[in-house]
Amino acid sequence: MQGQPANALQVVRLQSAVSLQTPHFRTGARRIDASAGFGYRRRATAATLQARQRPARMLKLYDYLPSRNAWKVRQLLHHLGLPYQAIPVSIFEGEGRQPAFLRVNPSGKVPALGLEDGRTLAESNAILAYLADGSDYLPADRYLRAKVHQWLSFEQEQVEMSIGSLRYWTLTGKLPHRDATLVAGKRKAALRTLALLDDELATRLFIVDGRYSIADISIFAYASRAEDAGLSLAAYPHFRAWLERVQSQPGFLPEVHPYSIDPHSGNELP
Ligand SMILES: N[C@@H](CCC(=O)N[C@@H](CS)C(=O)NCC(=O)O)C(=O)O
Repeated sequence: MQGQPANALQVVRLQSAVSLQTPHFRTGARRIDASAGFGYRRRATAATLQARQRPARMLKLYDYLPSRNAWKVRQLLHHLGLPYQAIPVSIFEGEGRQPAFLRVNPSGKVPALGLEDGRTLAESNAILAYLADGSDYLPADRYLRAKVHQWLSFEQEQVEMSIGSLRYWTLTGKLPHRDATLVAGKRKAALRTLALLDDELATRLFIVDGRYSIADISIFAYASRAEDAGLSLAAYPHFRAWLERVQSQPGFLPEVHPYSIDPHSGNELP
């Protein structure tokens, strides 16, 4: 189930461990200290003051800790050893729908990435493909790259839309308020997705070409949390073995932040 519980203070510490600057962004009317996103304000310590003096030209990750889509990006940044500034966006309080953030990502969702040159990029899998370019996490071969994209699309359409939705509704207490037919359909799709992955992983170690890539990172994000949505993994031994292989990758990021760190997560999204 969910990983170690964390309170708001721990969130600050976790974010600070990877972020190198005090996060904030401007909206039309007011400057938001994004560290206030979960109702806390970070005091300026010597460390944060020192961090503020670091150069602004750094990757910015617009983040929401419980988001597994955002975890994908955190994971790859960690693998690549890329420093970045984490900017928490309090999505349940509507920060994602403010003009300043809509200029970063018109869909108002996290994750989004601010590049060193000021351009922005949204959609977790597009961000993975961008960051992984030229690295071991995205094959150079044209066909294998396309295979990675095949599985990234599969992840969005079949993993996130079934397991991801069910998990989100379950962990934030929204499941009983969802249409029963919709939930049953998602459950069926989730089980079909797990069975498909189990079949595929019966014959190779990783999703594409037997080598760990961003396809594994992307699918792992939500598929590995299927039990959070009450989906048993007992019938999928090859899938479970793959989960272990992913978890034993050097630099694997085991963090799973529960929604309970955000007092607003029981709200409906705006
Ligand atoms: N397809 C997008 C989905 C992003 C997404 O759904 N993000 C959620 C958090 S996991 C969000 O920011 N929701 C806020 C909203 O919908 O307003 C991706 O892969 O990045």
